Amino acid sequence: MTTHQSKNTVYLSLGSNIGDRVKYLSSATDELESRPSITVIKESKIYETEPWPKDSKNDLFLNQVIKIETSLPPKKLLNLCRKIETQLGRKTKSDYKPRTIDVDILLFGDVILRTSDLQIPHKHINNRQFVLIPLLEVEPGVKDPISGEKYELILKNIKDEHKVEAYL
Ligand code: PH2
Ligand code: MG
Ligand code: MG
Repeated sequence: MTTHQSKNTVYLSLGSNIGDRVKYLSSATDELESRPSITVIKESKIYETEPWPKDSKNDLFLNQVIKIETSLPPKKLLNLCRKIETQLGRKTKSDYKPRTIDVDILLFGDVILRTSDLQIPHKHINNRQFVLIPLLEVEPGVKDPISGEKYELILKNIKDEHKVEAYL
């Protein structure tokens, strides 16, 4: 018997602020692409971004958003992202400590999920230019599945003043 697995479109945010930051971003994408359950559809440019929030005293980040298609369910994709983070040398789980690579699920089809270890849409998506600018670059018409509002409009009204500059 053949089974048909449905595929979902997912947007991931990649971030790095130690070591060879460009290499960590591209290695994360390569690792994802190497899985039969994942196809990388599109990559944004790489942006250099001020640490958010400013008082977190981190070094500058490189950030990027990629669009993938996957047959994995959200929790399995989360586990894979964590595995890739560990494989690429990430030592700490903390959100505000330097890291070789952070791979976050931003949007997963129309899924809305609020569990202790996974929140979709990402809990800070509406507050961060370093996420919305590259997200809109890969998918200009994308909407918040909760409010139905276009992220384009959310970005226009955002209060975030942390610098985001095209890097590569
Ligand atoms: N990630 C965080 C916290 N702050 N700031 C920038 N500029 N880029 C990030 O990827 C980032 C952050 C938590 O994951
Ligand atoms: Mg993060
Ligand atoms: Mg993370």
